[in-house]
Amino acid sequence: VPLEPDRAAPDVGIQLFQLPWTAIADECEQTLAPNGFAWVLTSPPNEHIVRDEWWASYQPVSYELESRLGTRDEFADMVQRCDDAGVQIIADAVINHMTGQDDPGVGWAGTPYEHYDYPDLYGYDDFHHCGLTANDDISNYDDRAQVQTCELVNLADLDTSRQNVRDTVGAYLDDLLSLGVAGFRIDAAKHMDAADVEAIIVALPEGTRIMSEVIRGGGEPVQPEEYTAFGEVFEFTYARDLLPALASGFVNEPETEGDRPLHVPADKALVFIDNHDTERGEADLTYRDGDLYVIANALMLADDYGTPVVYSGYAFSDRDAGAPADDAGRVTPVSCAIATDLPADDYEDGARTCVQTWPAIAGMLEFRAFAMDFPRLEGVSEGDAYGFERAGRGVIAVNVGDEATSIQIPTTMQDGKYCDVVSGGRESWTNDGCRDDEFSVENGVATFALAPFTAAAIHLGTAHR
Ligand code: LM2
Ligand code: CA
Repeated sequence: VPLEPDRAAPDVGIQLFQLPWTAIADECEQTLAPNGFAWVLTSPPNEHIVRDEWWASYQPVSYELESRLGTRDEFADMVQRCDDAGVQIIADAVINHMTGQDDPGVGWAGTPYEHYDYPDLYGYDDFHHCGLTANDDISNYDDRAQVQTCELVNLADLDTSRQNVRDTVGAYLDDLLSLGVAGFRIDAAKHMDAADVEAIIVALPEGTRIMSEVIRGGGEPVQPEEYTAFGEVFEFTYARDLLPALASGFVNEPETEGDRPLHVPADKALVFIDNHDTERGEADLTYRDGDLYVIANALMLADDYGTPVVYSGYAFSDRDAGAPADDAGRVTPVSCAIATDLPADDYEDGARTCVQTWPAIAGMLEFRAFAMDFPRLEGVSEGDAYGFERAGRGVIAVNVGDEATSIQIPTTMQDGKYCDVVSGGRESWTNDGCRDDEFSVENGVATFALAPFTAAAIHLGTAHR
């Protein structure tokens, strides 16, 4: 008799970078809901400067919901369709600043603007003019006042201590909430006083999910912990620690939350392997790293620390290159529903990575759904192999070496055979055959024979005869 799917709803999000609203709506229905994602982080939805680079999205001109990713109606329709599919929308809120262009211009929706002058929204006095550096740009991250009141790469820095600024930003966020979004990523939160962010947040309806982006810098005065009182924060330490841990055979691996220095408490942490900034910068592992990237994502999804955010963008060799677009600049909607053979060995520039459809990722979301509420037991290391159990529910094992190896992991899972969810899992819930690999538990020990650079995971929903 096949086991009834006995799963929790996992709280796994995915960032769909620079994907148009109509395409996200399709993804919600065709790939995200079926694979168990709970929410999507979108790129900023408001009017921005007109430029081909992706980062045009991070230079707001107004809070009209018109952008190269779609119209207001398309945004509203996306929220509705995703919601109907059981997937929530988190919007990227750029509220620390406006544009960074020195010359006047006209935004995507036709709104004229000048640096420090945005009709009907903000004028010169609504911005910080910090006077702490030669050009008012942030130059020293060890100086709190500079970080929060000077300009991030020339971007006109809103004075969020002003009530009218807070109200204007609040009205924008309320507008998005009226369309049904579940919450916000607070872009560049570190560059705003946490008290200012909190003042804006407390005016929003209770239950609004807040995800502050506070890039942790060791020794800097502004720390992520300051932003946990009113929501979650992206914990950059998690990804930074992972590759060294993989490389060292997890010898320094922290086994309990208390052992994790430079990590916010688990229930406040959003963890990720990379995002749109780090894949262009500090990330050790990105879509370019194929097997190791899969292993890193698998470990994150099996782990008990934080809420995982999977990242799905597009391939690039030029860090500024925008997503493929039409002549008018509208980003091309692309579906990942029929993508196969993923991850690909090579992506052409502009090709979507479609991480949400990688069988290994879908399999690990299934693992998480079965195992997430159960304790993560102590890790086992054997040469280049490593693994751990989620008590009684599932076991993950990885081999980060270039030679095949085998690892044995004690488990309280019942003896028997189980399909590996990383290579495809069960045929279906009514057919317990395996699509690909299977592993056995015998006398309370799970044995994994692993090819070079592979992950494998079994859970009690994949038992077969
Ligand atoms: C973020 N989080 O705190 C975003 O995640 C990140 O992607 C944004 O930078 C940044 N903060 C501001 O929202 C990106 C991009 C920058 C780009 C800015 C503004 O990484 O390269 O800066 O958006 O569009 C660009 C130019 C820069 C120029 C600036 C202003 O690269 O040279 O500065 O525009 O014109 C003179
Ligand atoms: Ca600021």
